[in-house]
Amino acid sequence: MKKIAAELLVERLIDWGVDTVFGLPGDGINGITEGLRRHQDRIRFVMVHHEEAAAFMATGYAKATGRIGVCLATSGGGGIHLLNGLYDAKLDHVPVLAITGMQGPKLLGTGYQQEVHLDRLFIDVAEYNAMIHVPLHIPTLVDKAVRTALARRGVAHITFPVDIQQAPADADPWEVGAPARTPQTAPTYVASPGLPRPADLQRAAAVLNEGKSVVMLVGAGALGARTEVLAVADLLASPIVKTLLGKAVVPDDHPLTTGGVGLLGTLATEKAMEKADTLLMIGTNFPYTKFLPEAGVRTVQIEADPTRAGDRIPTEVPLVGDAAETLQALLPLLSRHEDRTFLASAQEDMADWREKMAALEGDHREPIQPQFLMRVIDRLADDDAILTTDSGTIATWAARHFDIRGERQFMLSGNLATMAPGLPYAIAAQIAHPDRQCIAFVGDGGFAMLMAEFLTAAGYGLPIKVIINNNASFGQIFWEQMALGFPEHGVRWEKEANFAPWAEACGGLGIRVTKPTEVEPAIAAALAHRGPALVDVVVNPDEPPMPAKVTYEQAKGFASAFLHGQGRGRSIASTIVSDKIDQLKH
Ligand SMILES: Cc1cc2nc3c(=O)[nH]c(=O)nc-3n(C[C@H](O)[C@H](O)[C@H](O)COP(=O)(O)OP(=O)(O)OC[C@H]3O[C@@H](n4cnc5c(N)ncnc54)[C@H](O)[C@@H]3O)c2cc1C
Ligand SMILES: Cc1ncc(C[n+]2csc(CCOP(=O)(O)OP(=O)(O)O)c2C)c(N)n1
Ligand SMILES: [Mg+2]
Repeated sequence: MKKIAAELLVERLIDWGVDTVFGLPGDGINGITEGLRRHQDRIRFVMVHHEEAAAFMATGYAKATGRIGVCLATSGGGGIHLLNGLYDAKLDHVPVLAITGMQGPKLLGTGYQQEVHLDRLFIDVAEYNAMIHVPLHIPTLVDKAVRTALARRGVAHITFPVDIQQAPADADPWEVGAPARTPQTAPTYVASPGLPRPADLQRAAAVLNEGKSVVMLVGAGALGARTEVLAVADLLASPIVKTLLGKAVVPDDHPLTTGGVGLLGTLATEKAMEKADTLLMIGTNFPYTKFLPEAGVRTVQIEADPTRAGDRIPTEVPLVGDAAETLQALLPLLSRHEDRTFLASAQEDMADWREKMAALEGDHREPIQPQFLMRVIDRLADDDAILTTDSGTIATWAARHFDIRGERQFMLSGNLATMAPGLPYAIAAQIAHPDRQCIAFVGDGGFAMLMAEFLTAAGYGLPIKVIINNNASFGQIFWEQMALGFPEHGVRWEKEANFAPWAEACGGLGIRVTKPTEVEPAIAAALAHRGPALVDVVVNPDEPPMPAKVTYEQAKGFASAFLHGQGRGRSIASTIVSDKIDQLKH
């Protein structure tokens, strides 16, 4: 068969080391699908049930591997469906290439069916955005797209008119008028140098050496710098605070960390931040600035992207560079802090906090406490498990009751904070890491949005595990309404769905759990199952995801919501009282 233009695209992706494309076929991409078929020995097409999931999978693949994720959708609706997943990649700074179909050149501009100019639609989301016009420049456009996605940690988009996909690969219809030919590029990428200037490193070291109480705030950009982060923290006697996306930077039970920060962070972190005189930020663009120290605290920030260095707090020494390389260069310039009292006090606060959290994980409470469920998963999961979760109260339970240890990874949509990627992320992670446990801990709301993807997992025999924290509500929003003083509206289903039969219908294992004693056996059975498994756990919907410090406004909001007609007063009050009693007993 004569080579078609779409093969040039597929071959170039292979040259870049791309081995997986997530997508859903359509008449706008039949040529590309044929290109993938012809090269299926070297590149896998993972067929999904919704293009949004394909984009989340590409993002999850990039998060799980550090490599570029690729998704494919047809013209019109298919491409439009990608958008939410692509924004997830953009906002969480991971490289993704989206490939879409487009109407053929002879019909463009005529209002033919599915004429949606995806290159225009994607202007805001994509760092690189191009339409293919002739076969000749396909390798060059792929090179530029991949390089841009990697360099800018974001989205690149190529839209490919359907007729050109099927054209002969060597078709060269027009002479170039300009004194130029298509640049012959190579599929290579080299990251910009990772080391800041020596003078900046000296200035940073001086600030850090002078600090009496230094706090380190580490984020997603420090995920590859665990050894260096721990070494610096030890030298500076500095508590390590982790953003949610940076949860896996250091293990949760390490004596040098006070865990998370923000609404679902720890009290130990809040206290350390209040007392800090110096802040060392590493690979983070943490958005909740109210949880950062007041102006006046001396700040050093290590950030790979110069546009984000100094974005969140007045920064005395911005260091533009790679987290691991920069910390390695800083280490010899730092002197050991002999006074360890600041760290010791943070460690006491953290021990206290861990006890408080453990007290909420009791197996004696009925209905099932979400914290108990999360801890059982934590206890039974492997030391290199990958946990994915969604926006919702589940994020709080995961942040506080699932520990990073060993090589565990953790993923959620951090900055877009969108519902639904938990399941597609787990599928992508499982494809990237066939031998690791990939567990999606999701809400009933987020799961229902893209639950068809469980069928995808079953179709490919992927042994992902889905654990549903089923509170029959959009729980997070319910608690937000309460804190604002508004009685709940539009957040609760009359009756919780039973998702276990869906798993069985897909050909997976499905278990429904309503009693605390059933939790552990069910999770163990799911983890031991060789194929995809789902455990649908009916949990206490009245358990609030409390911030470490409840503000006066939040407490007033709760009272006001009840005054204005909020129901469930008894069960909510009894849940909160039981929490307090458990914490006092502990
Ligand atoms: C329901 C919900 C609740 C949430 N609550 C919280 C909360 O309480 N606390 C919390 O922390 N988060 C919370 N989040 C997530 C939050 O919205 C942000 O997404 C998160 O805090 C950002 O983490 P980050 O700064 O580590 O990541 P990013 O915002 O992705 O920043 C990472 C930075 O590192 C840089 N970088 C990348 N690679 C490198 C490298 N090699 N070297 C140096 N720099 C590098 C990037 O350029 C980027 O600026 C919540 C999310 C949800 C969905
Ligand atoms: C796509 C999208 N729609 C709506 C929201 C607003 N939102 C955030 S959390 C949440 C509730 C999620 O419900 P569920 O998945 O059941 O988790 P729960 O909070 O109940 O644990 C909603 C509606 C969002 N973040 N993303
Ligand atoms: Mg829910």
